[in-house]
Amino acid sequence: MSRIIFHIDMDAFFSSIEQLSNPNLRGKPVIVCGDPNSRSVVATASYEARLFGLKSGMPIGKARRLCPHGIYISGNPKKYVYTSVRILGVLRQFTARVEPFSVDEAFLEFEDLSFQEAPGLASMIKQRILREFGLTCSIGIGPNKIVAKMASELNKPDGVTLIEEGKFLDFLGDKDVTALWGIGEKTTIKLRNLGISRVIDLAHFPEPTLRKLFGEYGAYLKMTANGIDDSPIIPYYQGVEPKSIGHERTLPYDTDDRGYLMSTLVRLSEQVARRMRKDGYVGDTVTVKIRYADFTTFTRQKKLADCFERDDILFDTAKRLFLTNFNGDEVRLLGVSVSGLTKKEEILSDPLFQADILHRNCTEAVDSIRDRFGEDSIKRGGSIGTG
Ligand code: DCP
Ligand code: CA
Repeated sequence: MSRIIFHIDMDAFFSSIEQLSNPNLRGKPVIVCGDPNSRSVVATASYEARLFGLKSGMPIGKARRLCPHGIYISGNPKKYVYTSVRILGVLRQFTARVEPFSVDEAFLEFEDLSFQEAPGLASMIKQRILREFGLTCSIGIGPNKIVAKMASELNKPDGVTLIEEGKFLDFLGDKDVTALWGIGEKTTIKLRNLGISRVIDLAHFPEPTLRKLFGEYGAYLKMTANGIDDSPIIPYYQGVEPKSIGHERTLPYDTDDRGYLMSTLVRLSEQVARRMRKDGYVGDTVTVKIRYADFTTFTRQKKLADCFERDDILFDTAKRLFLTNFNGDEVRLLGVSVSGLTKKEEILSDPLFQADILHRNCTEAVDSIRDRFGEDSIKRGGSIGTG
């Protein structure tokens, strides 16, 4: 049996929670926003309000014109996060492999399930969430994260959509490329210039041309358009979060300058590797986080065959992850972290690890110079000028 991924997305999350805690709001157009009297935007609109064209991100003024009789309330983030954590707790009872993806989305992985059994399990999960929280959700089922994520959009609200291996284009081929996960504005413009407007156009486009134009990211685009994705589930659950060591940096200004972004990655990788050595850890999994100027955030992860603690291994992996996933839009924040950590003493006895010792001694010498003279005393070529 191949792996099966579920993407769970709560329906109109914030406004559903408000409707739940106040019965007077049920069945009515409810709009949750920052401050209903200020120039804030709609965080979410109940499905009743969406009938009037309201959607997330719309300025309140416009929303009030479209739906003057709507009930505008200011959000209560604590309540939403609390509900979110409790929902994750319930999802965890179905599988240990749960990856929270946003405040109201999560990926679940099942390794011992068939596609025939999957919709039944999805209904059980939906019933359970409805019974315990009074909330509905939509579930997408697919052979990987991209397919599951896009499937969950297809029958919202309160739907279950299954897309089996090889059927991605039957479901999504006719959609606009902007519907694909991770495609930003700049990429869309470039694709349009190539005459690509639908997902299927991109899926069938010659890869060499995409690579020429987008580099590694071109190959990622083509794979995404074909519903191919081997990114792993990153399990997390409050209390048993796998330990990780990481650094992230909000850039002084939003930028799409690859040179600058790359040197920031070098710097972050060096800092992380240094902390690992200082705390006595080696790790085998690298995660890169890219937050774009519009706050959409992507985390991408790679598990290596062996444990490492070296800057260069960390940086090479982080760089590859970045180049494969960077969509060319302006970036606001970058992060690098390492998980799959093991205390170094535990594997020092392993003969394979001995081969690494020479390099490690050298790196330790560099660390001790930095300890004495500061972070900037020795720099790798690429990180000079990162500020
Ligand atoms: N949210 C926000 N600002 C946005 C988008 C979303 O504050 N621009 C918040 C409010 C949402 C929650 O995040 O309730 C989840 O976002 P979704 O995009 O999943 O939207 P909903 O859950 O509201 O609706 P849907 O039923 O389409 O998933
Ligand atoms: Ca949602």
